[in-house]
Amino acid sequence: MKSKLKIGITCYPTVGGSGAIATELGKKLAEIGHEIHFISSSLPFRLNKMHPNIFYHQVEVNQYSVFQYPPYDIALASKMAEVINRENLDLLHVHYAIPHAVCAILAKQMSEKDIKIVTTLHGTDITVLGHDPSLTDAIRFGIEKSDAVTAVSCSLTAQTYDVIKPEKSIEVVYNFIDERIYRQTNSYYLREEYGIKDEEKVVIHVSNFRGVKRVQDVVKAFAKIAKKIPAKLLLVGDGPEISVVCKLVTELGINEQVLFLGKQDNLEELYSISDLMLLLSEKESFGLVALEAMACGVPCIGTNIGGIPEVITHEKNGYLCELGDIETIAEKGISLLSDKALHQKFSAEAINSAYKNFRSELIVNQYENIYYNLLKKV
Ligand code: U5P
Repeated sequence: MKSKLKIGITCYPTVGGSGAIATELGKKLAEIGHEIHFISSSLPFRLNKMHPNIFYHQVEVNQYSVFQYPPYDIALASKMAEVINRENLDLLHVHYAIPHAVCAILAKQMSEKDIKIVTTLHGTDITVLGHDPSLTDAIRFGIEKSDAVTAVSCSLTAQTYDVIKPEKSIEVVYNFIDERIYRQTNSYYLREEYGIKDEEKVVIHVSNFRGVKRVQDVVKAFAKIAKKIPAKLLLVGDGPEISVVCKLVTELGINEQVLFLGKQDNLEELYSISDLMLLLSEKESFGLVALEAMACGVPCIGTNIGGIPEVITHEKNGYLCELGDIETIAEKGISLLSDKALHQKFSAEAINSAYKNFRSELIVNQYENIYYNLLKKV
């Protein structure tokens, strides 16, 4: 019988890959008997079900007028130290090197307990913040002073060594899907509700609509696809690029074919009515939305960038194209959407590879082993 651990988890609770994975991991660990304490500024967005092993500790960031900036990091470290002591935690698993690993290190010192710190790198802390010389030392400190560090892809690990140069081994632990949720569901009725005709194919893109996601490339590639094949584009999510994307859709005269759905939950229902996902980012440490889509049987076309090639296998369950190569992306999309047998083959392969390489049990086990190794427990 494995010993039960008391684990504190800190993540950004908002929509996004890191928050989704941190929360799903906490839920899975709770299901196998561990006691999970989420310590974050608001309830993580996927923590939507009660579980007796899950506790939530809210970090209050007060706006005292003496502070020019609200002290999130200090408030978080204080809350972590309080929870470490009161709940007798074995370890803290934090998502992002800064600020969360640095906060955990401070909390450990404040609590004076020999708690272990596991840090998972998700991307933005390295790919964006890592290039800011004023933050590099803090990121390296957070990594080196953690007891174990994981990254969500080989590509992110290589980039971390390249940019941050930490003296620390980093283990790759891929993101995962909860296969009970991400599977083909019967949501065909949605097609009718969205006004999608029987003969139309559905292309989907899901993101935070930041510049790096290159949503304009998605729209341009879709416009070319829609010239050859009757199709609709579902744009899911919201963010800074939304207005330029809207403008482009109008310029290209494809208003009728593009549906802006905004932020949505239960994405498995939308994936299940989709025939193709486009993920054409210029930076991507993993590409969780591609994995989610694949688990629901949707082949993806992605850019040959960052962690995307670790998720999509070229010409097996999707295609990898060069950044901005709209012509090839559209060509691959058209050939896949117009060849039923090829589409079925790719779709089956997508499900296979999602379940084989990224199923929750496999990945949760990897994290559990890291915890037990650090704590010298079984
Ligand atoms: N997401 C949503 N709703 C949205 C947009 C994104 O739940 O409207 C989720 C995706 O399902 C995915 C994460 O789990 O946010 C984004 O992952 P990434 O693009 O940060 O890797």
